[in-house]
Amino acid sequence: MNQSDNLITLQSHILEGEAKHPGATGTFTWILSALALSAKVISSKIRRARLDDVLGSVGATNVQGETQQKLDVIANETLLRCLGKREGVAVVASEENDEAIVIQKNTGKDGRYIVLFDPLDGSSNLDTCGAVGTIFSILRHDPMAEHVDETVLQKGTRQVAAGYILYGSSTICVLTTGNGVSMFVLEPNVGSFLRVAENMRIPESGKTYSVNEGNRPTFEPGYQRYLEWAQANGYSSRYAGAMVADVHRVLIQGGVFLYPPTKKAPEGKLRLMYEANPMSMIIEQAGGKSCAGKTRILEIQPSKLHQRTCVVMGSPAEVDRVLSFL
Ligand code: P6P
Repeated sequence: MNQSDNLITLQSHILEGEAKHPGATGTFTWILSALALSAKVISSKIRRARLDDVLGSVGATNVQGETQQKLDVIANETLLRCLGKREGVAVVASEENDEAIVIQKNTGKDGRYIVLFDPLDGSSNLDTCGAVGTIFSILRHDPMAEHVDETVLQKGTRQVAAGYILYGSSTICVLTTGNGVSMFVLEPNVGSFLRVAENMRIPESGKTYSVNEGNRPTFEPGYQRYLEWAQANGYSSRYAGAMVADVHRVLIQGGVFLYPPTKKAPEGKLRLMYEANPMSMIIEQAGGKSCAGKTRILEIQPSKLHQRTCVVMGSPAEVDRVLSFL
């Protein structure tokens, strides 16, 4: 991992990036700053959740049919408040909202970006103090689009930035704007994300697979043959039940994360637009691979905002190994 020498905050890192684009207006910079602010607020609320009695569910389900945790709603509202009503953002879309939210119409030069996010990925881990995360994806907005779907439903290759915040033993932010992957750690006493790595590279291989083995009986035969091979060749199994935590482990240590099609989720469970695409951009920018079966995830043309996909992502050698069994 390429450790940074200087003391650089996420804010300074973003401004460094802006300086490399002479035509930059600062809009993109502002959006990344708004996401960083959201992350700090969400991190603070998560770490105080049991003290402030905001654990547990709200007794409702979201558009995904999943039980909404109180902190799902809090995280979603935090992101919407930090991002909304700002000239740079034309549209926001969240796992927690049925439809994309048009912040501005006829934005002209201003509302140039679309921000999609999963506000609290893996929130079912909250009650047991497990790892959870926020995932975000940024696309350019097409002001000529007649309907919001036209501008939102873009392939993952068109993302201008992607990243995640992992609320684990520390709060970290991993970000790419298309020129490599950087990592930042929140210094809670200062309230800043400090850069600890740049140009991160995923290990070429790693003898760890990450899958929900409880679903194994309904996996297609190829995935089952892969798991038999891995277990016969000394692989370890690690699974946190939160994509951000599982994929971050794969980014740092190598290995492969899989969510194959299952009987319950024949298309796969993970959401393409705000889980699989941003995580795939990070993994590919770090030298890894990310596929849905034999298809590169970033090349999938979305047809619905909340559409799901199966996932095999991680070290290139490990992804190729899984695909060789399919
Ligand atoms: P399962 C969390 O609900 C999530 O969307 C991802 O973060 C995670 O990888 C997956 O679902 C876990 O699903 O079926 O293994 O509980």
